[in-house]
Amino acid sequence: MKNREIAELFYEAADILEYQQVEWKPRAYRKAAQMIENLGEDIEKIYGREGKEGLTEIPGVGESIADHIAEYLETGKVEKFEKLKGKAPSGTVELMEIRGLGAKRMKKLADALGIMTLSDLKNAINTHKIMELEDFGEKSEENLLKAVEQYEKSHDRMALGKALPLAEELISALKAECKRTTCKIDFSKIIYTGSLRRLKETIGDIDILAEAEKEEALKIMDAFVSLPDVEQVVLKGNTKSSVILREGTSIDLRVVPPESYGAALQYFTGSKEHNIELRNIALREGYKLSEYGLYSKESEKQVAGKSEEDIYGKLGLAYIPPELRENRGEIKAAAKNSLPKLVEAGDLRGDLHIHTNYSEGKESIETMIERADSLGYEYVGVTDHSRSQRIANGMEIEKLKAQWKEIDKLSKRFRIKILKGSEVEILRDGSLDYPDEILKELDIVVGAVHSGFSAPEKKMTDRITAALENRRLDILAHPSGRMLGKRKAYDVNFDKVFEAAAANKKVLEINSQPSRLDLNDELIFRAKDFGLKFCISTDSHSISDLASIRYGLGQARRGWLEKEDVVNTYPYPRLNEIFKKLKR
Ligand code: DGT
Ligand code: CA
Ligand code: CA
Repeated sequence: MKNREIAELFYEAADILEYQQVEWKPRAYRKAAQMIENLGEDIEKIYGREGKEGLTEIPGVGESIADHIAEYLETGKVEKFEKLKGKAPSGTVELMEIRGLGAKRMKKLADALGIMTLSDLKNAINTHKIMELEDFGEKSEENLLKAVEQYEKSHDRMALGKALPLAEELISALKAECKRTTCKIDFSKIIYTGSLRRLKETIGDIDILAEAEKEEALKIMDAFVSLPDVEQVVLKGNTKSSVILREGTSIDLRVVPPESYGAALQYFTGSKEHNIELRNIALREGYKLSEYGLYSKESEKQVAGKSEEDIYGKLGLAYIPPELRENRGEIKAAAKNSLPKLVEAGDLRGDLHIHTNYSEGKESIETMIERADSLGYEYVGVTDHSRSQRIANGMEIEKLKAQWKEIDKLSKRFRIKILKGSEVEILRDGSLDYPDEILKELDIVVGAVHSGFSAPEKKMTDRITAALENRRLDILAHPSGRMLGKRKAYDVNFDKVFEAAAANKKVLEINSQPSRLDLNDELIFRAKDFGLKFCISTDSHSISDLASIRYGLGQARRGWLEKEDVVNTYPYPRLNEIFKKLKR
């Protein structure tokens, strides 16, 4: 559905126009954006059915706005807005979202101090240039600082799927640069820490830790700040440096000596809440814990620090995997030696949700299967969209049957077991989008909601639970419907959904798409209590997407799941038993 996209477009245009001090248009655009956002019906469908006329029936949408929408739906852009964007300094539009910094004030800052980016703004605040401006003053500067901090916290969080590859690239560039400049450094001990190592769904900043003797530290820092992607060096010292990359991400690098490496790794992996709890335990046991090591309170001698294992061990705790370190009961469990044995990448035997160009995937079924096969999987589920999902090129029955034929052919050529499946729309009344005689032929049926997101709680709950009662359904796809940074979960009673899933022995999907990660860690944890099973799937639309499974795996681990909880760790005969049973 393009509603959200189109609303964004108008919000952005409104910001730019306001910046240019255009009078009434920004308000009109915002009102239209709001209406489109809350429309509850696919705007593309309205346009398809009733043309531009239908668009003008949306409150707030007049002739010219309807023209823009139509142009966007036809061509993927609005010429006028493209030009507008070209004229406005790009950073400033983003900055207008900071509380207390609307377009007018932003323009003043840009005119008076040349502020164009977030780092310009932060510099101006830090050097107290803003309080000297007319209309601003000291109080205003203080408020702005708070607003900036808040903005960074809530807004600038990056998707795990973006941060993780970025950190990996950066670390390998740093290694290469260290090699070139012959720093003495243990390459196995350059590692990302912080929320990234905990595989949290969004990442504030990227924290990197390296181990080296003191004499080498500055050379490593030199290598770090000279990396080609670095735009600004915020801080450079011999234990800590901070930079901002060209695309805006902040990176901290710390270099510590070997005797503190484990302690620093533990400390900077966090979470803060986990660390605080751990430090309290240390105090109770007669120790002091810091990023330098674990020390005896009495003798002040270091008793651990080289490795994380030593630190947890000395505190009487089992080693706690980073994904669990959120102070959600993991420390108590570690003390009782009852931590879960988390599911691992090597446990996964297949991917049960992929798309091909039969519906909206980018690649042919053969290409997708080839890649899944090369990943060493035992099975893969081909689950293109069902017929009602028109925007995603959902398949009529004839086309689905043609796909079965191709799967039969491919099955002869490939080692991997190819499952005939479908991502079937759960329609508004809770029924599934293919007739029973089709559904019963499928090896797996993945049910999904893609419409009516703004339905009231009871309606959505009834819709999903009705689908869960359908014996043909095997897996509930992206159960909450949220899109990170874009759309909240539907208004739905999760306890009722989980109860219905458990009663009908359905499997819940953990969708690995970086923009979804759905179920999220907390809901996984809650659902596990209902005795539910999960499958970690990629919802791949291209071969490269198949690698996203690690993000879903991360959320599964953060939700305390073990191998047994995840059905795509089962060998095929056992998996088939589960899904076959559902169909009786
Ligand atoms: P983020 O960057 O917002 O996604 O979250 P983190 O967890 O990476 O937090 P960050 O970058 O502020 O700090 C990295 C780690 O350093 C954090 O996970 C735990 C540790 N840390 C930071 N501040 C404190 C603190 O005040 N107390 C304790 N005990 N640890 C802290
Ligand atoms: Ca961080
Ligand atoms: Ca940090």
